[in-house]
Order: sequence, then C-alpha cells, then structure tokens
Amino acid sequence: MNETYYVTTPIYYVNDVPHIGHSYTTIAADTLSRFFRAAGRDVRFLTGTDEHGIKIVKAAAEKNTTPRELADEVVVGFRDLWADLNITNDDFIRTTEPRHEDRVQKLVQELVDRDEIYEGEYAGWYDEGQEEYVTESAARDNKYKSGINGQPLVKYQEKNWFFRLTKWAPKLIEYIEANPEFVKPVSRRNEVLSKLKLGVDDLCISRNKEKLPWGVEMPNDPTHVVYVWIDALSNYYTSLGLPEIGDEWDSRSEKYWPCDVHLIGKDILWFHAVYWPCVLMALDIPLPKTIFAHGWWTSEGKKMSKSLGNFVSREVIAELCEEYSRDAFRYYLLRAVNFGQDGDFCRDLFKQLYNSELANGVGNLLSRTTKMIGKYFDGSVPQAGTDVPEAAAVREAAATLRDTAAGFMADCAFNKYLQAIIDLVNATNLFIEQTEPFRLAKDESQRDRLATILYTCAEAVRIVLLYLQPIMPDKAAAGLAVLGVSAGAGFAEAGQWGQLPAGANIQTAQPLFPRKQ
Ligand code: ME8
Repeated sequence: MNETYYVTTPIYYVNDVPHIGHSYTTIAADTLSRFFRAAGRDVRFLTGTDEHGIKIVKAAAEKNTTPRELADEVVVGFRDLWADLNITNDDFIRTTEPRHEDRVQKLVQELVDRDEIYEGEYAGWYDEGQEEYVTESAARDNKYKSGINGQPLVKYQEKNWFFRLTKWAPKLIEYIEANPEFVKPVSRRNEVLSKLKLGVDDLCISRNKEKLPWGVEMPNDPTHVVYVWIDALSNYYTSLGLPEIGDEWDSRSEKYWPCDVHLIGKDILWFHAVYWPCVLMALDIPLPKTIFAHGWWTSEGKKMSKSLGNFVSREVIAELCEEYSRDAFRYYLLRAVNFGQDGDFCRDLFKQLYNSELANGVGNLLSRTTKMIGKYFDGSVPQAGTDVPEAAAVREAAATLRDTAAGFMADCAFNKYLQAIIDLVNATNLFIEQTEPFRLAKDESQRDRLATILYTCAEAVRIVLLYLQPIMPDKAAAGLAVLGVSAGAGFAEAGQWGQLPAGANIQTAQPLFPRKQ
C-alpha cells in the first residue's frame, strides 16, 4: 500500500466571492497533490466552503436572501473557479452538508462526555467580523474596535458553553516545542509560542441561537449552536468519514489521518495552531503533521479593495488566464513570492516573469531544441554517443533538481523548486551557447558530437517539463507531447537521466509561451 498524503485548504466563507487569495492557497494545495501523486503517494486533497456563522447571515441579509440561498449561489463560483484553474481536489466539503453537521455534533458530544466542555457565563466584547470574543484589555487597546476590520466591538452577556483550552495550552506548548515541523514557517511558530505563553482563557464554543440560529445545534443544548470555528475546523476530520455514525462515509478514508499539511493564510493561524490541536488532544485524536501559514497578497502595492479597483477577482483571474494561460497564472503565484511571505500582485512583474522565464526560458529552449533536431536529424531524437564534457553541467543540474524536488515540496518551498527547474533551463541554454550546435552542423565530421549535444538538450527539456507538471499541467503535457513523451509519468523512473528514447519523433510545435509585448 502506498504511503498516504493528505493536504487541505481552508474552507472558504461564502459571504464573498472568490479572489486571488483563495486561489493562492488552492493552487498551492493542488501543486502539492499533483507532485506527491507523481511521486507515488496515495493523495487526498480537500477543499470546501464554510457556510455557517454571523458573517453569512449578515451577507445574506444585505442581499435580501437567506443564508442557504447565498451559500448555494456562492459555492458555484468557488467550484467553477477551481475547475477553471485545473484544481484536482478529491473532495469538496460544505459545512451545511449532513455528513459534516452530524459528525460535528458527534465530536462535540464526545467533548461533553469527556468533561472537556462546561457551562459558564460570558460577559464581554465580541468581534462580529471575526466571530471572536475579545478580552477587555485587547478591546481597550484597540479603542473597542475590531483589530481586523475596524468595526465597533459589540457587548455580549450570555450563558455559554466553554472548552477547557487552559487545560490543554501547556501541553500544546510542549508539543510545539518538541515538534519543529508542526507550525511553519518558523517565524509563525515563534509567534504562536510567544502568544500562547502569555496565557489563554477557556474557549467559548457555543453561540446563543436567538442571536445566531445559522449553525450546527449543540448536541447537549438546543438553545445554542456550535461556534463557527469549531464547526469549520472539524471539516478536515469529518470529511474523511470519521467517526462512525452509520452512513456511507463511515471510515471511508480513515487511512489519511493524521493530515500531512493544513495550508492556511496567516490570518487564521491561531485558530489552526491553537484551538484545533487542543480540541484534537482533548478527543485523543492525533494532530496534523504540519500547519503551514502563507503570507498575504496585496495588489499593485495596496491592500486589495473593490473600491480601489485593484481587486483580483475571478473575472480578473479569467482575463489573465485568457491572456497568459492558466498555467502561467499558477506559475506566477508560486514563483513571484516565497511561500510564507507576503507578496504584491503586479501586472508588470507578471509580464516580466512570464517573458523572461517562460517565453525566453522554457519555451525558447523547447523550440530551439526541437527545431535543431528537426533540421539536423529529420525530427528524430539522435542517440547520444561521443562524450561532450560541457554536458556534465546539464546532467548535474538535472540531478540537483531530481534530488531536491521532494524536499522542497515537503517544505512548501515552491519558489526554490521552480528555481531548480530554471537552473536546469539556464544550464542547458548556456550549454547550447558553449557548444554551438548550429555551427557543428555544417561539419560532417562533428556528427557524433552534434548528436550528443542535441540528445542532451532534448533530455534536459523533458526533465524540465516533467517537473513543471505539478504547477503547469497543461503546458507541460503539451511540451512533452512535442517530444513524443506522454504526460503523467512518476518521478521515480522518469526523473532519471536518459529516459528519453533515441529515435523518438519530435513534433513541430507552436511556441509554448508566446512572448508578450
Ligand atoms: O477564514 N492573500 O475563510 P476566508 C492571501 N472560513 N491569501 C488570502 C487572501 C490574501 N489577500 N485573502 C484570503 C476563513 N486568503 C474561514 C476558514 S478553515 C477551517 C476556515 C486566503 O474565506 C487564505 O488562505 O476568509 C486565508 O486563510 C483564506 O483565504 C481565508 O478565507
């Protein structure tokens, strides 16, 4: 049985339409999924939508509709965008599905049975945008406004159910300290640790149904619903069909837990790195292996906003995909910024990166190689023979790519992974300049040398395209087809040098990445 690999994105709120930020996390998760599938792992990739809570109620009221109708409408936009971006999720969970709601109740009941939840009184400030209670001191420091959206905090006083977060926080600190892979990158890990060490309160995990009827009912109290974050976080576990509640989803995918990586944005780190693991510890469920928090995108130097006109919406993404291809968009997002750091979306830089690395880099290498094989060897990949010493650098760059790829992916270091590909492209272009095959072609006595040079180029391009597949599935497949190679081969074998058979028929190709003015 193959080793499993389970990756998740946040489940996105349906109060607003999808945009570049959602696409970023989802494209990253898709890239990991495609990479580890090709590396022979048994992959499960989950995304979905978060459909309960006050945000959705308010957004629905503003649009004169019901939360369910709003969710049903917005979810289509997410699904369509994922299809447009060639996302290969294995499951899509909506928190309003019975398979999820039933299991949330089951998990919460289990917490009640274990005495991890107790009834208490809450009096204090509430941030309705974040759906979070705020301590008196934090509220005062921020002039009784939300630290996130600046809206006034609301005073709440009510009976509620509390989870014993204070009991688990010291154990979590120990766990994070002993497991450096648990929260990544390291700056985020440090951030969580220092905040945890300042101390936490027990977590209020229910909301009064009179104020908020749109949620999963508390199994032990019909006057309350489960706090939306407890409901939402559970999706990573409930979608696997656990625990047994007697339906078709039961234990279906048990083997995927614990999750390999929860990909999230930095905005929701605390929920994932503190609440979720403490709930899991209280339920005696193993913790996810890694929570990776990436940075945030601004757009053209400013925070994205519809009123500023710099909002990278689904429509803008569609336009970019139309102009540059969806693969170029995927490439840009993972290449322009180190995953984990903030980034700025900038059309000029998009074009520059596209022209330099894709049009002049990968695309040009493919076309000059195939043209030369077409012209000098009738379109049939020549057999490498005579040793050409300069080719060693190309083979080395290919070996480095093969040897570092899995480590970079396991670390979500997409940019470094792509750099290793570009290094191979550059080494091969340099090799062509050094060996001047177009000059050798005029000299019949150099025929063997020319054959080795062009085999080396074609094999290097094949390896470039092979490793580009997780990020650029369409373009890589199109490029491989030009070399007469089918897409989808696993890295274990196809990553080795020399897999391109001599005699393979090269097709004439349209430029893979036409240059943009
Ligand atoms: O927080 N740059 O959902 P959400 C980068 N439902 N990433 C961004 C971004 C930006 N400008 N804007 C959003 C929620 N994101 C909860 C999650 S999970 C159990 C519940 C991405 O619709 C990023 O991944 O507000 C962020 O974490 C996510 O969208 C938040 O999406």
